[in-house]
Formats: sequence, C-alpha cells, structure tokens
Amino acid sequence: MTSVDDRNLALELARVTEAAAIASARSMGQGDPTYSDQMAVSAMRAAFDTMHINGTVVIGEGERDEAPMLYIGEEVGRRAPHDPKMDIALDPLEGTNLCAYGRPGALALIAMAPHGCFLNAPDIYMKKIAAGPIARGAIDLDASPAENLHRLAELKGVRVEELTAMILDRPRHEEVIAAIRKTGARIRLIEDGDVDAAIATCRPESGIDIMFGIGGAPEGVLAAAAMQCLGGEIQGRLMFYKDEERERARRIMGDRDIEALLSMHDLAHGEIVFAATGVTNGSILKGVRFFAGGCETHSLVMRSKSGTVRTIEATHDFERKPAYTLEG
Ligand code: VTB
Ligand code: MG
Ligand code: MG
Repeated sequence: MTSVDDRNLALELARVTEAAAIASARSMGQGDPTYSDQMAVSAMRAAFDTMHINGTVVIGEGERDEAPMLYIGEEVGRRAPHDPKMDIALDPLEGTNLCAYGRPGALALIAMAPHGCFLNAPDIYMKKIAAGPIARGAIDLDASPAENLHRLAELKGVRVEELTAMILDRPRHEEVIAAIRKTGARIRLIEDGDVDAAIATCRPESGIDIMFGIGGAPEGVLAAAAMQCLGGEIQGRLMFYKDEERERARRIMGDRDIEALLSMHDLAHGEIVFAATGVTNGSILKGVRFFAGGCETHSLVMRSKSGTVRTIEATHDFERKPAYTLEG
C-alpha cells in the first residue's frame, strides 16, 4: 500500500507531534536550545514506535553520524509486514531558540508521504516566497517583492499598505525588507520560525499575507508539505555560500539541477499527511499549557488529498499518561 488511505494515520501523527511539543515545552525559557531540542527529539522518537507505519526519515535531524535519533535514513514506526511504507519529513522542534527563550512560533512538525514525494533537501539555506490559496500561480520568487505584493493586493482586493509580510529578522534580509517597506506594506519581523510563517499565510485569522526571505532548506520542504494541504503556494531556491554546500547538494539530489527554482510540487507532492503541535504560542497554534495533573495541546492535522484541515485541542492527563510527566 503506497497511499495514505488509512485516514487515521493523520490523526495518529498528531499524537507524535503532541509528545514532542509537551516534552520540549517543559524546557521553555531555560535558555538552552540544545536541551530543548533533545527533549523534543527523544519524545518524538519514542512516540513513533507506536505508529502502524514502516517509515523512513528523509528530512530529519541530520546525517546518522551527527544525529543520534531521527537522522536521515532512520527507520521508524512499528514496521509490521503490512504497515504502509512512508517517507517522513520532520522537525521535532522547529524554532529551538524560540522555545529556549520563550518566544512565539515554536512548533513540533511531521509530514508523511509515499516514497519519493519529498525533495531530499540538504541542510543549507533556501530563498523562499509563500502566500495563501488566493495567490496560487500568482507569486514568483524571481519577481521583485513590490511586484509580488502588488499582485497579491489585487487578488485580495486590498491596498498594498493593508498587506502584512512576515520575514526573519536577519542582516541578510536588509535589502528585501527595504524593498517591502518602500511599497508601504506592513511587516512582521520574526526571530525564527519560517514554517509557522508559511502556514500563517494560508490562514486568514493569522493576519499574515505573505512570507519572504532566506531560511532553512529542510524547513522549506516541511512548509511545502503543509501548504499542499492548506492550498497555498511556496517556491524556493537553494542558496550556496560555500563550495562544500554545492557538493553536498549534488550528492544527495542526484541529477536534479541544484540551482533551479523549486516549485511547491518539487519540494513536496503526492498524498501528504501533516501534523503540527504548538510548543509556544504561534500565529495559528497555541503553545502547550500546563495545569494541575495535565496539560493542553493545540495541533493542526491535515491531508493533501481531501484538503481537510483539523485543529485539535487535546487535554492530557498525566496520571494516566506518565510518559508526559517529568518522571516518565
Ligand atoms: C530559519 C528559521 C528557522 O533556522 O530557517 C533559520 O525559520 C535559519 O536561519 O526557524 P539562521 O541560520 O539565520 O538562523 C531556524 O531559525 C531554525 O530552524
Ligand atoms: Mg530541528
Ligand atoms: Mg528547524
């Protein structure tokens, strides 16, 4: 079975992102990004063991020799003979610094699809543009920010000044930010978390219309997986700053043109299931909230085939779920 016919798999995925979110949320504000990440990774790794899949990590925590768990090539799930064979793209804690410093937008993320549906993106930078469903076919990574903003304003029936762009606050974005400001569009600068930003462009309640800028390439694949479900569009292009990065890209991407514009389809296609749980409050999802004897999580669960987008608020009882406690 190579399709995600078992709809329950999507819901099961949320159990895995919930576990990662709860574990890392406990470390919020400790100022230790490595520790926060470790908490998310080991909880996600353990939660995978219960899933009825024969999974292979294709976007993960790095190569086997640099990551002890959830590394690229690692096999996860129960892996029983009839369990579906799936490729998995994950980021147990997207926005480690956001969690470590208690800032908004940290997420636990997983996308799953049949073999070959996710781009084997190297862990380097990617230039990206993303916007919601109305902008499908209308945004262009190679056009100027002004041109993209004007097209989007027209489609949305608003003035450019009424659009809000989200962009990572980085010196490398000085020029793009200046170009956006010149159009009069509003800007929300973020410290980290451009997957949260890409998802935000697809949900009107976020108040975010478009995302620009250079972030992680693996995060570009995860954002594309989410946007295939949400109906928006993202485009990317790998950015090379060192020769070694070019070599690495060539090695893992085979005969693909490593300089080419990557469409959303190139980044992620097929029958995708996606789940995300908020670690800290984000543009769509609330972070983990603890109370006596338990906690509450907020997750997004979606399938690209049906286009169904579910948000799930779950209450977890620590007494009956000791794995979610400090002792467990
Ligand atoms: C971005 C951001 C991510 O990495 O991808 C960033 O969205 C890479 O840029 O949330 P910097 O090296 O400048 O931080 C993250 O911050 C973490 O994955
Ligand atoms: Mg990570
Ligand atoms: Mg990340």
